[in-house]
Order: sequence, then C-alpha cells, then structure tokens
Amino acid sequence: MNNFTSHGLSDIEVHTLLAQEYERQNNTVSLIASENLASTQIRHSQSSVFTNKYAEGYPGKRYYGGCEIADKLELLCQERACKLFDAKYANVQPHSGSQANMAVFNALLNPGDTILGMDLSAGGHLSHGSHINFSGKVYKSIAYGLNEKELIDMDQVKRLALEHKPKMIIAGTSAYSKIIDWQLFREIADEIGAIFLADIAHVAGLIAAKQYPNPVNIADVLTSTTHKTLKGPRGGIILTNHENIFKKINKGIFPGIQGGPLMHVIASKAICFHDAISEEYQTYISNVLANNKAICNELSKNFDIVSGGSDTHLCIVKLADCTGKEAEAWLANHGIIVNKNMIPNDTNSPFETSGIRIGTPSCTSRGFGVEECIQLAKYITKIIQNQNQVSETIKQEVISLCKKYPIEQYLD
Ligand code: DSN
Repeated sequence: MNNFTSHGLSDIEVHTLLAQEYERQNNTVSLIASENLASTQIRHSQSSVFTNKYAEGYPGKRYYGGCEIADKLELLCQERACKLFDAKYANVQPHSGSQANMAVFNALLNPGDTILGMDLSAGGHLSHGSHINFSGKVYKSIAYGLNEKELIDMDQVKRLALEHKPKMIIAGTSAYSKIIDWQLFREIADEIGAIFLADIAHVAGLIAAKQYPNPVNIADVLTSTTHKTLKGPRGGIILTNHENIFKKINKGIFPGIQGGPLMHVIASKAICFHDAISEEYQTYISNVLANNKAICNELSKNFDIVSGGSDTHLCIVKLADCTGKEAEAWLANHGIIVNKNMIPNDTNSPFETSGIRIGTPSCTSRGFGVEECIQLAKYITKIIQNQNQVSETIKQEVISLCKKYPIEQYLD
C-alpha cells in the first residue's frame, strides 16, 4: 500500500508528481502576479461529479438530457457573477481568459476588422492583437504603448484610434501597475463609434473588492480570468450590461469556439464569486495591495520600478546589471518564484528581458503580511546583487517563512 492508494488513488506516476508539485508550492514563495492559491473547496469542486456531465448549450436550451442540475448550477454561477461585478449579464463558460477574448471577437467582429490593443511588450496581453496570436492573425491589429512617464499613452490611443478607426478598442493589461482610465477609453471609442472591451483579468479581484474602478457601466463588454486576484478556479468569464451583446456573445462561445462547458469548473467559479463578495475577501485584497506596496517601496531603494511605482497587486522591476532570465533563475535557486518581464524600450528579447514582474496575490493567500514582504524584498535585492552566488542563509530563511505559512494540503 502506498500513500495514494490509501486515498483511493492508484496512478503512482501522476500522484507522485502531484505530491512533488505540492511540496514545491509549499516550500517556495510564488510572487508570480497572475498566480494564486485556490481554496480547498474550490479545488475539490473541480474534481466533483460535474466533470462527468456534458451540457452543451445554455440553461433550458441544452443538447443533452440530464442537465436539470447543471442548469441550476450555471444559473447560480451567472447570478453570483452579476452580483459580484454589478453586471446585468454573465457568460461563465469560457475555459480561459484568452477563450473569453476569442469569443468576444468572434461575436462582435469579422475577420480582417481592425482592433486597437496594448502592445504585449508594453504590458498588454497576447490575445489583444499580438502578431503571434490568433488575435493578430485573424484581425488587423494596431498597438498602443506607454508614454515617457511609463503610463498608458492615452494621446497615442486617441491618435491611433482616429487614424485607423478600429472596430474595437481593448483596454486591459498583464503587466501594468497603475490604474487604467476606463472613462477616457470610452470617450475615445465613442468618438469613432468603436466597441470598447475591458479585459479585467488581472484586476478582477481588486474590482470585486471595490478597490479598483469597475468598468462595467463604462465598457460595452468585460472579459476576465477567474484564477488570478479572484482566487478562483482556472477559467474565464464575460460580462456585459447589454442584452444584444450578451446574445451574440453566448453564440460566440457556444457553438462559436467551444463545445461542452466545464461544469465542474463552473461549480468552482460559483464558489469563488460567493467567497469574493465577503468582507474577508475585501480584507484579503487590502492585504494584497499593502503587501505589494511594501515590496515595491523596499525594492525601489535599489531598483527602478516601471511607471514609478504601483497602485495594484504587482510591480515591474528594472534590472541594470543582469537580465530578467538570470534574476528569475537566481531567485528560484533561493525558493522565490517570479517571472522575467519586458520593460519599456527593452533591448533584450522576450526570452531574456531586462525586468522581472512581482505580485502578491499568492503569498498573501498563504498569510504573508507587510513584514514578511519587506523581508522578501530584502532577499530579492541581495540575491540579485550577489548574482550567481547562492546564499544558504537566505535559502534557509525562505524555507522557514514557507513553513510558518504553509499552503493547504492538496489531499485531505
Ligand atoms: N499568463 C498571464 C499572466 O501571467 O499575466 C496572462 O495570460
């Protein structure tokens, strides 16, 4: 008998890897800004019997029998999503944030239409028009970036909008630490009659906790992931206040780009939206922001921070004496996990980069506070300054911090 058969699990190879990944997560600190720790309930509902159910279609209009409970679940999830984000309509079926964006494009654009989104290298997302992604291949993509203050260049957005008359303007970022002016995007979109899509994937949790402006009454449509600051399962959602857009988007997802919805993930999304409306969650987000501010302030003593600081859950650190790839590897050697990231006007390739992105959703979920985050920032500074040299002391101190704040067991 092994550890796993006692839990009714018999695939030793896979379950050895599950155990190893649990140990890795438990013994390292994730400062990857898009990662988080989903609760046990959210993880368990993804292994529920709903994984057995096909439910192509929508509540009341399915292509399979036996969907009466699936209907109730999906309606509950939609209702909770709408309540959380103050929206009228929600589609909770997208398998991911990119699928959510693809569905919106599929519903509201024709191949060859022009879209205006943020450049990936400036902090935008692949699915906002990058030439290596479907969004830049199927659609004619124009990109805006940052100005000399390293803030979104709204003059450029306007200039490009007037020049190219895109059918859709996309606001939303993967690596940007300041607050987006949703209203200004709306005004520019209105000037040319464009559709305005706000991709809130990174800041959805901040919006849910009312600690970041909600674009739901400003943009025509919102897309998001559910696993970043929201702390939910890996997946996507689409929100809108417009019935005509909602109808098109429903078709855009199914039969447009997806088949059967992942009902087990929808169960977890429903739990996530319920959790995120609580006071406890609002406190969690306040802590995420305070922790990020603490890391960012401490790091700014030795490094430049893109955009001059952060108002969110993440910051981008500029590296003068090494690449992002090197810093990522050195930090990982000490149990601190980050990702390399481009900085404005980066002369290194996306595989090397001249920066790293740091975020606090995950370490805050395991209980780190401001004090621990300042300590982490000091370790980061020292590790990068030491370059290739491994500090056994820091390594041990990171492990001690991890042991003090363990993550939830993966099997109960
Ligand atoms: N991979 C996500 C992130 O790290 O921000 C974006 O899709």
